[in-house]
Amino acid sequence: MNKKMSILGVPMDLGQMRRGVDMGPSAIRYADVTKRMEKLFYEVEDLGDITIKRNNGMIDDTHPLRNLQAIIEVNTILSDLVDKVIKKGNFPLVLGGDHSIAIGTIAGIAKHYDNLGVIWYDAHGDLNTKETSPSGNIHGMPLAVSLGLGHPHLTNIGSYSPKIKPENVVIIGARDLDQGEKALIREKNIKIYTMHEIDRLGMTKVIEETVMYLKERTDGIHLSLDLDSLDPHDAPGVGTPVLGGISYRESHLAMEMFAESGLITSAEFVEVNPILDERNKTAEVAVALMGSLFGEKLI
Ligand code: HAR
Ligand code: MN
Ligand code: MN
Ligand code: MN
Repeated sequence: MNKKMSILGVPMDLGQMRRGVDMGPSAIRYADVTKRMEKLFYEVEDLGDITIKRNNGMIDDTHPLRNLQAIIEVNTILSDLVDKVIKKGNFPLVLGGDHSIAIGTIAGIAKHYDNLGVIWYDAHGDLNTKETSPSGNIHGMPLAVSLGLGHPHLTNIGSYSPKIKPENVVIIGARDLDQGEKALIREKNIKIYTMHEIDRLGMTKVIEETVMYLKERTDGIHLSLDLDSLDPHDAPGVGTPVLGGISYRESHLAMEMFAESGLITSAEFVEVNPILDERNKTAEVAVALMGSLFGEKLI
């Protein structure tokens, strides 16, 4: 794996309704992400946080796509920064912020690959469009946008669309899917391991299959990890907790197996909300999982 890493914080909370997730990057830094990576012999450059403007009509709670303009602006900036990180040969590690930032992260990454694979590790599918969204919250849409579905100003960030192909996506941990998302998963034949398959097959098999599946069809893999994929018991500090999630240990196993595969080329950890957290537990979980993802071993 690439041993040079750039960390980029995106204190975005406009993709959903609960304030506080803008403090995610601070909480993750407070949990010592840089030190953890340096211990694993990474050369770490922290690029700091992108500025999120909150003035002059950037906030528009009444738009059917809530705060669309601000989200377009931030993701455009994010896309350019991630693009630069890859151009200089560093591994991009993006800290959220709500999951709407995956639009920009993936926009910056995908142009560097013919077949970017994406692992969507999340309780949700994030496959909504304006037509199917029950909420108007853009954090429920980034995977759809990356597939080229949604408002053109979102899908065209980075000046190309789509970013990824449905056959290069694997969703892991889903347990709260809207009707329109289920229909899209079936229509596009997207590979998905819901909690049912995780329970039934076990995480080992799920990750073995995921790695095998993506290895033969992709030339790079982005891990988009929403902390609400984990059970709320293990990750309480998220805006949309869903019972019956992936455990802390299962998640470590998954990260360790991704590390062993040597195939992950970029990652983002999103939806940490310190206001809803218990003593920074969720940020600490995020950093612990990063440890495993980047090669930490127990012995
Ligand atoms: N599917 C719902 C919606 O679109 C909820 C999406 C929720 N949340 C996330 N994304 N944290 O993973 O509004
Ligand atoms: Mn999500
Ligand atoms: Mn989620
Ligand atoms: Mn969320």
